[in-house]
Amino acid sequence: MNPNRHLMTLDEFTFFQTKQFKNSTGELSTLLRDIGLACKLINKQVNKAGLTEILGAHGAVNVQGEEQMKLDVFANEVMISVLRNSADCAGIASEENDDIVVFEDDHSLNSKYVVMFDPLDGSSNIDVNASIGTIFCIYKRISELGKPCNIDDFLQKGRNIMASGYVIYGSSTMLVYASRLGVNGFTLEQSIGEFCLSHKDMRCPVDGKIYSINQGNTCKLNDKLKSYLDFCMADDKATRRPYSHRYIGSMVADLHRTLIKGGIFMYPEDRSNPKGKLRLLYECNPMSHIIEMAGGKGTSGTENILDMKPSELHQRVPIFIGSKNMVEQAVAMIYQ
Ligand code: P6P
Repeated sequence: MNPNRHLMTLDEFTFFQTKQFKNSTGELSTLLRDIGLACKLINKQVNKAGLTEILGAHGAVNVQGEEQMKLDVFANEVMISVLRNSADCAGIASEENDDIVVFEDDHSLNSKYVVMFDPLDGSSNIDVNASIGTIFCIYKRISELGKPCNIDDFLQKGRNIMASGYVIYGSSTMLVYASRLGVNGFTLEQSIGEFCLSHKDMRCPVDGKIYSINQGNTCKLNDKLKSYLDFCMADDKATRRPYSHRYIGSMVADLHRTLIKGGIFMYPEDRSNPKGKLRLLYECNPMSHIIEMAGGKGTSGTENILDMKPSELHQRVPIFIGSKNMVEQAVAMIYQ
């Protein structure tokens, strides 16, 4: 099969990537295929959410104390079910589950990988039809093969990520994933049910003119953060300011725009969220891995996100992420 052929599916693409590593077993690409399957199942429900009894609140709250929307619960159950039946996953951690979920069947006990995910990020946008997404990252387990995976497999630094990605359920459904070979985007061709390569070798522009933050939180920010926002809004043609402000309130959508157009996305610490709002393990780490593999940067303000040693499953961190030059300038103005 000619790898330069126009239509290339996710499976074919990862197959060709795998061939570049002589002792690769193909398990990682199989795992990606399984995650792609789960997201196609989620996509079907997201696409018809208005027509079926799946909209609205589920009537429970998750470990974050956030009200669970029915689609959150559905997406979480699909991800867990598909990964439990995958030949290559020893266990998962999810935003929707208090603890890790260990897969105890023989196959899973001998699987090399664990997966962390936010099954449906941006769920507050579900009822208003704004873009939402699934975020995931894959680690090689550090616990002994043949035995159940454990919490240490999940508290690894983001630097150890083998592959990360997201699926954005928007005007089109697109899977973007990063491996050590780079970042590539696949658009779902609904007529054949395949993710097809549409954005090869994605790069995050080193500069941009969009800043993305929940401006409504300004009153809760410290003075340095307020000064940086004033900088973004100041008139200076030489530095292409004022910047444009864009904020969808769905991390996947805001970061997909940032990856493609450049800019900076921020969810800093504030009076209500002293450690920030977004979670390190299954939001900030995978998104920082993707952005960094595309030439951008992700930091807490004081530390590169991928170098942070996690202490607990659902810990939150502040995040400044996007175009390298913009992130570095913001950090210098706020934290140095
Ligand atoms: P706020 C969605 O609920 C989410 O977890 C991220 O997707 C998003 O970036 C952030 O929270 C939005 O938070 O406080 O601005 O509504």
